[in-house]
Amino acid sequence: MNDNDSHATDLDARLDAIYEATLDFDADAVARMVAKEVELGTDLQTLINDALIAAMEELGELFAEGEVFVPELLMGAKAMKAGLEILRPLLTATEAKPRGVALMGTVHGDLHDIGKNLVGMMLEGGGFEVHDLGVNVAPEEFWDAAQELRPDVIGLSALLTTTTPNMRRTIELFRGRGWNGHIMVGGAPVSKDFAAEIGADDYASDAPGGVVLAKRYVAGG
Ligand code: B12
Repeated sequence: MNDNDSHATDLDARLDAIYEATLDFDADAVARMVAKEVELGTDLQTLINDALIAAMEELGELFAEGEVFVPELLMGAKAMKAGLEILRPLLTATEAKPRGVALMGTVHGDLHDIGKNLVGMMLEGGGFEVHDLGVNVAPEEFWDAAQELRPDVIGLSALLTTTTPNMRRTIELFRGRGWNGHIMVGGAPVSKDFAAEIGADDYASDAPGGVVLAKRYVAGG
């Protein structure tokens, strides 16, 4: 085994330990190990995708199989959030601010916020001033905030197939009232086709993709 291989294996083992700690709902251990990776200079996207998001996906599958229930999802989310909080300063750090204004929220009926928060942090890191309306945001609330802030981009998140219709309702309200600004959508049950169908400008499958879209919008694309 050459040196590079042994480094890769070390990293795999450490990412695996973070993944396992998230699935053990050990928020302290997750925070400690994530902080260690930051010290070691591990690529943040690798850390987020291969350890933290991978654990949430596994938890989602266990939930779908009836092996775990809502309390476990909540504890897993808490552990993942403990890791993301360590990464927040790195993800949001940027020199040039503001590139534009972004308004984020999870649509009505939906309480999932981890993905939305990650998109918000990365938008901040990309130079955007981010206003986050939180979860369970009604179309009118989005509208009122947009009137006040005049955002360059609005990001809607939904994680439930049952709440994607509220994404549609939100966009219908905006378009019906003549809003021509950029609206992007995301979340596990959302697709590019669905985005086009409901009148969104675009869809991104992950947070870096959302930042690419938002930067394109403010650049006039
Ligand atoms: C954690 C979790 C919860 C937690 C949420 C805690 C929190 N604060 O967010 C709690 C316990 C509250 C919860 C509740 C429920 N949940 Co839940 N949950 C999950 C779980 C395990 C992880 C979600 C997550 O955070 N993933 C990690 C993040 C980083 O990924 P993400 O959200 O997909 O975001 C990424 C992209 O999608 C994208 N993105 C997201 N938003 C946006 C927005 C924009 C603009 C852009 C560009 C990109 C983007 O970028 C992100 C980063 O890469 C998923 C399983 C899964 N595989 O997703 C189930 C899951 C979403 N839940 C599910 C269900 C059924 C429920 C409940 C109905 C359960 C119940 N019986 O009560 C409730 C609903 C509550 C409600 N009204 O919202 C189902 C949904 C099935 C479906 N298709 O509808 C899933 C898929 C589990 C499953 N396999 O069955 N849940």
